[in-house]
Amino acid sequence: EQTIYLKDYAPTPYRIVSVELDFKILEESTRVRAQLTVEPREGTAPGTPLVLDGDELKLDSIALDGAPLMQSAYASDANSLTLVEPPHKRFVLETEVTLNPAANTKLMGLYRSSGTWCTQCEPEGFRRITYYLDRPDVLAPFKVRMSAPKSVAPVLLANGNLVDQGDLGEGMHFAVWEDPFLKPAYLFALVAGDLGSIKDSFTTMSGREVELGIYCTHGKEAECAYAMDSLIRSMAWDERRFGREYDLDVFNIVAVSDFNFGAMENKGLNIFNDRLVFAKPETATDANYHGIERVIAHEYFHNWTGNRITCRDWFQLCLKEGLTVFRDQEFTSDERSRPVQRIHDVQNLRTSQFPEDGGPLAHPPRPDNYREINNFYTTTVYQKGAEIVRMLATMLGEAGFRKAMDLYFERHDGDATTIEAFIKVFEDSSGRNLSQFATWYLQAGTPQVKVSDSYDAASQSYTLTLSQTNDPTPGEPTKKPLLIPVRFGLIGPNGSPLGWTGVSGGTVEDDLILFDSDSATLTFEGVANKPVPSLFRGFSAPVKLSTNLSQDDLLFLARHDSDPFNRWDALQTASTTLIANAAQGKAWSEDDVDALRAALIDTLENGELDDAYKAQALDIPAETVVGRYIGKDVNPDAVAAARKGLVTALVSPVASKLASTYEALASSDAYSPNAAQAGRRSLRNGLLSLLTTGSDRGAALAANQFEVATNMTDRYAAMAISVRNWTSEASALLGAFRTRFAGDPLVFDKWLTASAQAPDEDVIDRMRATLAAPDFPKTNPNRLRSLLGSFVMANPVQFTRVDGAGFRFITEAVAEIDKVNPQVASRILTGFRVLPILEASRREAGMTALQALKEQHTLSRNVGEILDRILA
Ligand code: HT7
Ligand code: ZN
Repeated sequence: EQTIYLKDYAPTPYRIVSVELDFKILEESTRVRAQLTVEPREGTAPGTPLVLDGDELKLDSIALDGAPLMQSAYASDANSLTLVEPPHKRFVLETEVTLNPAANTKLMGLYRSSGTWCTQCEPEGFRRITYYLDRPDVLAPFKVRMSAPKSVAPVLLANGNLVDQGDLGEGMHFAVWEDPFLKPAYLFALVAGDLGSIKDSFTTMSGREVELGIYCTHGKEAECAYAMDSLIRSMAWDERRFGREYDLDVFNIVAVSDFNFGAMENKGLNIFNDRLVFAKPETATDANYHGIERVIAHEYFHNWTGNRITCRDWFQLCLKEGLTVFRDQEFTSDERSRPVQRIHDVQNLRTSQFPEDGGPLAHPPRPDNYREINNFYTTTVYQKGAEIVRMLATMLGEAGFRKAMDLYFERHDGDATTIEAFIKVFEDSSGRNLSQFATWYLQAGTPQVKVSDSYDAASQSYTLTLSQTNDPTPGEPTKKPLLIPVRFGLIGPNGSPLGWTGVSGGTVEDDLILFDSDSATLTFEGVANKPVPSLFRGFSAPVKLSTNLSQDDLLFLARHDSDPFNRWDALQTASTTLIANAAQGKAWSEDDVDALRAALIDTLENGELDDAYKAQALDIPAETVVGRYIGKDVNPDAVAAARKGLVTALVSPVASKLASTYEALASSDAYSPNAAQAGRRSLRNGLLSLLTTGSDRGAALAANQFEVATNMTDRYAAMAISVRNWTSEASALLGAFRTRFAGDPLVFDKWLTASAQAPDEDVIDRMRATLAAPDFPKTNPNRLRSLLGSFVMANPVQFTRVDGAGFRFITEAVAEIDKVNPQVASRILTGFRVLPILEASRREAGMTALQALKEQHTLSRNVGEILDRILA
């Protein structure tokens, strides 16, 4: 298999001056005519061949400057079209291919989803539509003509503005769309189908009117309202916060049912997985509403960070994705609660990115080689990429960050650029040298920061000793120290902040330590009392922190830290430590549990904290988080037992109190997805979870809640909590849920997700039966991910069974799915990255299943690459 290296990057010898596409869409096939105006770049030697990319294409005809080409002048196969000796001047190349979108199960290129023709071109899907220079540094204006039968495709959409449309007779009609902005082919999109829509408009800050449309299956229009509201708020926010205005006359979104990812930012025509568009209270949870708002914003923000400024090559993916995730996180923080959003984002980082970064699939946010680019749309590129931008924002401050972003937009608008250029903008704007900081982009692995402290009362001096280690990751045996921004505070015995008169031993800017070496000892003078340090406030860097703080210190922070993130984190660390110790045979003391319980109850009863925050504070870390914390020879059964034991010990003496708070939080208000109501529901469901895991009261409460719930958030929570704890009612609730919502595919996903998390031994047999049912939609990514993805990621006890049944179930499913949709198959397989931290017997069972997959099947490049990296 061929590996692509960043060091081999070179611009194409030819550039594409303009693109005209003509799609004739018919039920049986689609004919694509492409007219590419091409010219050699300066410096290209005469006679240099022009090599266009293709993927599963067959050339029907070819002409150059209007004349058919002789066979000796070109060579074509499924994967490329080569002009042996193109003219050494501007020329027009015309090609024609015929596609069968209905047979395209990979969902890349042009395909049909529930009858609608749609496209997905990022990263390399355009080459499945026509022969092209399919790479992000080839930018061109596109004009698209499409014709189709009016009966099946009354709606014809593409990028840019609609410039012509009309009737063609014989039931056919056409539309012509023109996109005035230069774009790479991965931002191309086309949609044709029989769709309903909702319309609205937005007036930009300079007074331009933009027409907004959301297109969907007929009958779903009302469920698009929240997405439209989110879009309008996103457009306004980008103007307010970043001064960025929308640039076309129309902005359309289309919801489709078969999609490999969440959504796609095609210029002026975003295409969405319908699970991230449709919402109504009876079938969507608060988390679904939150997800819709976030992804609508994310794709919209790409218009500036991704489309107007794009990537030079796919190694730079993080340039657009890390930055855009940072922007969507900031949007949600401004729209909802900043601390709650920060906790949410860090939980996500710790449960998905840290495991990736600490295992066989670790790679830098900007990798330097890949076999299959689709395997690099990872949590490291997205979430760690966002953390890196956040560290820049932390170091530069709000005004400094905005100034740098303004310069980025000014300097690079219209460019296909690099991470280096991005860093250079921040250097030029701030005057800082960021060469060491740039290592965050180039080095894999989560740094481990150890901090210890001491206080000398006589001299009133306080010492913090920091060290950083960065474990080897695949292909990177040695690591450089990183520049780590540590936001911190010192807290005095009465809970108020302590100041200092001077500091030596390192760089400290106000409340920020710039820690840039293997170790450092900072001495603070004039510290009146022995402090408890609050470190990495707001999670100021994506590191694993270990300190010499006692359980008492942590619980002190949980009560007194002025930083809400660290209050939450102190509780998390306190409970993680107790569970991890118990799972490894070191039981907790009664005092430990009493103190933790008291801190949790204080938080619950604190009148100043909001419900959403309290829900996060009361959330006892998941088994997977504790497993990661233990880090080696993990026995998930022991972790699960220890977690249940701790929750039981915490809850038992206060079960009545928790139950009455649960009752008191019930509300008869009409459902709204707003932050206040969602927070209240999450606290109430958090209490239900504690009561179900830790007492015998919860099961009945959950069963009752399932019956009386008036919205999906409460009904789903009741079912999922019952299933995760496998209460005596769980099976019946699953049955009732399935019957109640039969026929709704997005609700079926919820059923699949919950079913896959049952911890009982029979879960694998049940999942096999679900998958084998004749009506299970085996080609739909949402269905497959809901069942298999949640099993792999959230059911450690059954997935990692010593008898290997969990591993085999997944490898057998992956082998089948790979034949249909390699992207979905390889993503499910990434769950095996957990193997290195498991105890030996489980690890070996997992490796055996992977070996069998490799030996018994012909695998796609997608699956092959992931498999080889895990087996290495
Ligand atoms: N930029 C988009 C990535 C994407 C994608 C990647 C691979 C295969 C299918 C895909 N659909 C969308 C989404 C985003 O990050 O905004
Ligand atoms: Zn994105």
